[in-house]
Amino acid sequence: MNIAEPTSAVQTVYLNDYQQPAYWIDKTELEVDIYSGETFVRSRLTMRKNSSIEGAQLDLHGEGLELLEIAIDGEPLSEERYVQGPSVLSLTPETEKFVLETKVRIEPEQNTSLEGLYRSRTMYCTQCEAEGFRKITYYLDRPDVMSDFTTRVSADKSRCPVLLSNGNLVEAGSLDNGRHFATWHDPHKKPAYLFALVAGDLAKVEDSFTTCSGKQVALEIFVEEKDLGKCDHAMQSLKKSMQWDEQTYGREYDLDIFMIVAVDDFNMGAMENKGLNIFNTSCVLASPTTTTDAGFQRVEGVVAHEYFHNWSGNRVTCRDWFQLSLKEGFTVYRDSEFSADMGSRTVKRVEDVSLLRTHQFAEDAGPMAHPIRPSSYMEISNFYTLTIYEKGAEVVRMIANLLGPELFRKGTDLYFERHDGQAVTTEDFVRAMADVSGRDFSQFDNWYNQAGTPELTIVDAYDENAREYTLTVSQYTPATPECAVKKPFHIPLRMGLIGEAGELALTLADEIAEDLPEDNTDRVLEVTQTTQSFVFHNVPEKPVPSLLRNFSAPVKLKYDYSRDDLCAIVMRDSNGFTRYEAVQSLCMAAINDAMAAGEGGRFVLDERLPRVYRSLFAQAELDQAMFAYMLTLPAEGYIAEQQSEIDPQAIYQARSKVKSALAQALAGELEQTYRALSVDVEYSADAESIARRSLKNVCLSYLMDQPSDATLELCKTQFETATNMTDEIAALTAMVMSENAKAQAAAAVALSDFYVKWRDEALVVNQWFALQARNPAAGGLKRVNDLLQHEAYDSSNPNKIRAVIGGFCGGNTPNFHSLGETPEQGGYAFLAQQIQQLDAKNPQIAARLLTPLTRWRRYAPAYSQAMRSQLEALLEMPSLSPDCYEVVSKSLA
Ligand code: 0A1
Ligand code: ZN
Repeated sequence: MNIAEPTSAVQTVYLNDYQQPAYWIDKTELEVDIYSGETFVRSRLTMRKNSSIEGAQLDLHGEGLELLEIAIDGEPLSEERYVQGPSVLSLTPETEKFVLETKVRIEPEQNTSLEGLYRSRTMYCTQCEAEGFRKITYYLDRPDVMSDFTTRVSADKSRCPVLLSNGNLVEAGSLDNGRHFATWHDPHKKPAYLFALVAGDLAKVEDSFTTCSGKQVALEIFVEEKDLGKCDHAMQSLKKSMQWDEQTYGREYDLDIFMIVAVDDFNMGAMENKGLNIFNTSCVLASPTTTTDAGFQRVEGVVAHEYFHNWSGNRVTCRDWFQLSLKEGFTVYRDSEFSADMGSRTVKRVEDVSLLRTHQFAEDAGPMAHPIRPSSYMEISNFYTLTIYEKGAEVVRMIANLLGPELFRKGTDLYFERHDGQAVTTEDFVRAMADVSGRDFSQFDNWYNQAGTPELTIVDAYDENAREYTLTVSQYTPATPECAVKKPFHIPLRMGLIGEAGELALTLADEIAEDLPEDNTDRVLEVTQTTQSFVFHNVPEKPVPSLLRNFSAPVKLKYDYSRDDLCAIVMRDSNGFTRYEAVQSLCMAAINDAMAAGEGGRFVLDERLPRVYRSLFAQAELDQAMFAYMLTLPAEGYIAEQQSEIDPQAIYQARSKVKSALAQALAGELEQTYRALSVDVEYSADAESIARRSLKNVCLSYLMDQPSDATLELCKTQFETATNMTDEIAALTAMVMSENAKAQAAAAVALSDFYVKWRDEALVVNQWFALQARNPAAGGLKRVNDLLQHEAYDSSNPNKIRAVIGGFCGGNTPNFHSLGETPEQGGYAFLAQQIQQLDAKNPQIAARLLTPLTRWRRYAPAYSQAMRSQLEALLEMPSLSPDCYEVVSKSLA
C-alpha cells in the first residue's frame, strides 16, 4: 500500500468543476457488526464504469477508517494496487464491471463529531448527510451515486435489542454469543447520505396509515422507554403529513414501514433517511406538561418536513451539494404550507417572515453570504443555512405565486414524474415550472445565482386632475462577497391601494376597467427593471399604498410611510400581513425615537402607537395569535438590520424603553386582557388555544415590566399553578426578563424550584438553561460560566451547547456585548474560548456558534474591533477544523 501525502490546506470545491463520477455503484451490500468499543463494516459494492467519463481511476472517500481487507472480484488486492490518503483510497480496476469488497474497523464510541456512526446514550446511530457515510466505509460518497442498499446489522442482543436500517426488514435471527442480526433491504435506489442504521435499547409506539391506493403502512416511533408517553403528537403529525402530501401534491408513501427514531445527541433537528428518519429528541417528543406550544408546533413542522423529503429529496434528489436548496427550499416551502393549512395562514406567514428578516437578511449582509445555489464551498456542513432553507423556500413560493395553484401543481407533478429516481439540479426544477406554464424564467434565475437582499425603494405621485397614481419602483442590491454588481431581480410585488373608505379598484395604464374581475383590489406587479413605473388610472383620491402584501418577495421595502399612513393600513387594509407589518413599522418608529433620545435622554412615546393598540384590543374578531405578534416589538436582530452601524447596547436600551412606555400606556388593557384569558381551561394544542395562551403571555410580559405587588403575585400564581409548560415557562420568563428588583428576586426562587421539579426531564432542563443564559441582568458572564459547570450541563450534547452558549451569545445582548476591561474578558472572548474547546470535538457545532462574531464589520468600532481580534486569534489556532477555518477566514477576508 502507498500512503499519500496528507493535504493540510482546506480545499475549495466549485460548482463549475462538477463532473459525473467515474463509476456507478449498482448494488451496496453492507454488514455492520457492532461490538463494545469497535465496529466492523464489510462492504460489497457491485460497480460499473461510467462510460461517459475518461480514465479508469477509482477514488473512494473514506475518513478515519482502519482498512483491514480489500478485494476485487474475490481476489485480495496487493498493497501496490492501491494508494491510501487521509480521506481518499485510490485504485485502478482492470475491468469495467466488478465487485469491490472492503472490511474496515471504526470506533463509534470515540466519535464525538456526531457524523458517521456514533453512540448516543443507549444507542448507536448514524448521521450521513452531507458527507458522513465516508466515516462508515469506503464509498463514492456523493449524492449522484444512487445504489440499491442491503444492510445486515449485528450486535449484542441484550445491549441492542433493536436493529434498524432503511427499507423493509427481510430477515432477522439469533447468532452465537448472545448476539443477533437483522437484514434490511431498501428497494429504492438512494445516495449514501440517506443511509441510516440504529442499534440500541429502544421502546416503540406503533400505528398505521392506509395510503390513497389502499396500502397499509406500519408507522413506528422509537424512543427510550421513559419517553413512550411523549410520542402521540409526533404520530398524529406524521399521519396528517402523509394525508396532506397525498391531497396537496398527489404523493403517496412507497415502503411498507416508516420509522422515526429519537436521539438525544444530534447536530441538527432531524434527518430524512429513507424509511428511517432520525430525530433530535427536541423535535419529536412532546407532552403538555413538558413542552411549550412552540415546541408542539416545531414537532409538527419538523415531522412534516422530514416526511415530505421522501419525495422532495429522496425520490428526486440532488445532483451535487450546490443543489442543496433544490430539496431544502422546496421542502421548507412544503412544510410551511402544511403548517399554514393546519393552523392560521397569516400567523404562519408572519413567523416565517420574522425568521427570514431577523436572521437570513443578516446572513445575506455578512461575510458568509451566498446565493441559494452557491458556486463554491470549503465545507458543505457550513451551507445548511437560513439562505438555503428559508430564502430557498421564498424563491419556491414566488414561483408558486407567479404560476397560481393549478399550474404550480402541474409543475410539481411534471418535476416528480420526469425526475423520479434521479439526482437533479435546481434548473431541472425551474424547467418543469417553465414547461407547464410557458413562462420565461431566465431573469428569475438571478434568485438562484446572486446573493444579497434586494432593496426595493418605492416613491409615489398622485395627479388629482388626471386621477392618475404612479408607483415608481427601483431595486438595488448591495454587493456580496461573490458578486459586486447585481443584475436586476424579477420581483413579484403584491399590492393594493387604500382610500378613505376602503380599498380602491386597480386599473393599470393598458387595462380596461370592464375587462377586470369584480374584486379588483389586489394585484401582483412584476418588477423586472432597475427602475420601473406603474401607472394606475381612475384613482379618485390620493391613496395609501399597501405594499409587499404577504411579503410577496424576500426584499427590504423602502417607502416613506408617515405614521398616519401606517395607522390607515392597520385600520383599513384587508391584508393581514400588511396590517401586522404596519404595526411593526410604528414600533420601529418609536424605537428610532428612543434611540435618537440617547441613553439618558427623555423619550416620549408617540401617542399613535398606543392608540392603534387600544383599537386593536377592542377588535373582538382579531385573531389572538396575530394580535400577540402585533404586540411583540421587533426583535433586536431585526432592528439591527435597519441600522447602518449597529450599537447593540443602544438597540437593547431603546427597545426596553419602548416596551416600558407601552406597558405604562396600556396598563389597563393589558391587565384586563390577561385576566380575561386566564380563566382555567383544559390544555389543548389546537391553534385557537395556542393563540389564547400566546396573547395572555405577551400581556403578562408587559405587565411584569414594572409590576405592582399584585401583578407579581399573579405571575407567581401562574408559575406555581400552571398545568402546562407554556404557561409555566412564560411566567418564569416574565420574572427573569423583568428589570424590576422584586421580580428578579422572585425569579431566583422560581428558577431553583423549577430545576428541582424538572431535573429528570432533559428537554425541560434545556429550556431552563436557555432562559438563564438569556437573563439580561448584570453579571451574565459569571452566570453563564456557572451554567457550564452545572451538574446537568453536558458539553457533548448539542442541545445543551445551543441552550447555554447559543442562548447567551444569540439572546443576551447586554451581557454578550459587554466588552470587559481587557481583550481576554467580555462576551466575545468567552465565545472564542468555547469555540476553541468545542472545535476539536464537534466542528459542525463550533462553526455554527461562530455566527455572531462573523458580523463584526456591521458594528460600531469598539464592538467591531473586539470581535475581530477574537476571530484573528482563532485563525492562529494550529488545529482549527475546516468548518471553523472557512467561517473565520471568510469573515476576516
Ligand atoms: N436534511 C436535514 C438536515 C440535516 C442536515 C445535516 C445534518 O447533519 C450535518 C443533519 C440534518 C433536514 O433538512 O431536515
Ligand atoms: Zn430538510
